[in-house]
Parts: sequence; structure tokens; C-alpha cells
Amino acid sequence: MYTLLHGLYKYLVQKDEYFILILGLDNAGKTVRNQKSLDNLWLSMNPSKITTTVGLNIGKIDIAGVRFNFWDLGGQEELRSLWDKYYAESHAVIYIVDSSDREKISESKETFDRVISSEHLIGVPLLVLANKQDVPDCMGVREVKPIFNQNAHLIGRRDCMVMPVSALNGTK
Ligand code: G3D
Ligand code: MG
Repeated sequence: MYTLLHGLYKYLVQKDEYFILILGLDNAGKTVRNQKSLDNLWLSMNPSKITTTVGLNIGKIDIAGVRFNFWDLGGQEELRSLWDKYYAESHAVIYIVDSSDREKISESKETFDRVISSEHLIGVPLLVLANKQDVPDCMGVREVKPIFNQNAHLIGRRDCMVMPVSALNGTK
């Protein structure tokens, strides 16, 4: 009986919890983006504070009993090898692109392709944010989208969206 009641109690109070990875090359705007989103939600959602450890920022938001955990991983080359340790537990990936950096766009795209090739991310929805849209002469979403869609077979049937944003001024 105790086990039954305990199970019922756990069922009633359990929270749905999702883990969302924020990836992208170093300097793409991952941390600004993460904190901005959380700041915007802060007013109404009262998320717990963002905690920072070496190479990893964690943000948590509770919305209507559902907890969203954002993991912002370091984008430096030496830290990218750690990304796949987080894939198996992830429910979504937000990939940040520096739209003002034409020199690094192919490295960013190749890194994205490596991420989405992981067997642990099969079926996981992908959101590509073409960040730094406030920078004059940056690549617009019309330019970024075809680049990230080049290997459409890697994206496969999962949901994938490319959106123009500016983390700095909080616009999308
Ligand atoms: P990262 O976490 O992906 O490495 P950061 O990147 O969030 O630390 O941002 C890297 C730099 O890009 C920061 O500049 C940040 O202010 C800037 N940045 C991020 N998003 C935007 C944006 O939308 N527009 C512009 N113009 N700049 C942005 P600093 O100078 O602080 O290193
Ligand atoms: Mg960062």
C-alpha cells in the first residue's frame, strides 16, 4: 500500500523537465542569448539564477509546472569535444550562428553538421538562430538558411527552423 501511495504521490507532484542545449562557435552570442532570454522571462517566471561553471552556463525556467533547463556549452574548439556528453539527455538544440562573421560561417556550418550527425540527437528539434542581426552588412536569414540546409539529409525529418535574432538588443 505504501508503495502504491508513494507512486501516486510521485505521479501527482512530478514535474515535466526538459533539457535544451545551446551550442555554437565561440563568440556566436550563446551566453548573451541565454541570459537575455532568461532576463525577459524573469519578470513573469522567476527562474532560478543562472549558474556558471567553467565552459558551462546553466539556466532554469519553470513554466506552468514544466521545467526547462538550458545548457550553454563553451564553443572553443577544445571544449566542443565535450558537447556530445550532453546529447543523450537533450530534448532540443538551439544552435547560435554569428551572422556578422563571414569568415567563420563554414566552420560554424560544419560544426552544426557534426552535431546533428550524432545518433543521440536523432529526432531532436533544432532551432538555428542567425544572431547579431543588428550588425550592419551581416548575413540575413535568407543567406544563412541555405547554408545550414545544404545537408538537408542530415536534418532529416526532425523539426528545424532558422530564425534571425539579435541577442544584444533582445529582438528577433
Ligand atoms: P559565446 O557565449 O557564444 O562565446 P557571447 O558569445 O555571448 O559571449 O558573445 C560574444 C560577443 O558577441 C560579446 O561581445 C557579445 O556582446 C557579442 N554579441 C552577442 N550577441 C550579439 C548581437 O546580437 N549583436 C552584437 N552586435 N553583438 C553580440 P564582447 O565584446 O562582450 O566580447
Ligand atoms: Mg559563452
